[in-house]
Amino acid sequence: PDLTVRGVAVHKAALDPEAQRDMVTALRDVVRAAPFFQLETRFGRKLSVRMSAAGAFGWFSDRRGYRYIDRHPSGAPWPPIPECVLDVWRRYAAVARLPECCLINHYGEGARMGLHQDRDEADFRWPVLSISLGDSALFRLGNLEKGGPTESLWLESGDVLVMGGASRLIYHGIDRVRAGSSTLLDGGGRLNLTLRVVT
Ligand code: MD5
Ligand code: FE
Repeated sequence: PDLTVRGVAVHKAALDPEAQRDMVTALRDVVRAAPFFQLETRFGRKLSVRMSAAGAFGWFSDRRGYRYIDRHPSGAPWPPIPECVLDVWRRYAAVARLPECCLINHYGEGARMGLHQDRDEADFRWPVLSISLGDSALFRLGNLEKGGPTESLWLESGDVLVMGGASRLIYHGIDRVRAGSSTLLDGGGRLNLTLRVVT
């Protein structure tokens, strides 16, 4: 990796501009079949990030809490994870299993994601891989427990992060997105793909 922050491997510009455009093209088909939706937290508040997913499972939350679901809220099956996305997993995660969930987060103007842990998967030994596309975002890394000092870094279009080992359960979030910092996406904003083995 180009740098490692708190155990998170950061591969800067892992995708060149052409690979980024190809991925956006593949994702357009995915979100046509599985349109973005805005989740509600357990407390009845809407998340500012719009989400969709590809693969065997997608992520969902409502007043009953957070969980993985095997269908889009419309009842349609999630589309398959595009091959170009799986290729990034094969290259940078390089583990025996393929991801079962490709969460697609869209951050528009003002969207953010509070500090949280990803801990709804069955086995934390599998890494989580994240791909950033579009506008740059300020990513904050905390600790294995709530509180304590944090470190921030800007994620740019084409960057790939791998959270494995001890970093898998670190608190993390997105503080803000720099609107207009990329021309990759029609309509602007940031797309983040989070790949996970779920079962
Ligand atoms: C994002 N998404 O930029 C981030 C990228 C999410 C989420 O956090 O849950 O949808 S994934 C960053 C991540 C995942 C798992 C572990 C760690 C970071 N980590 O330990 O730093 O939309
Ligand atoms: Fe997360």
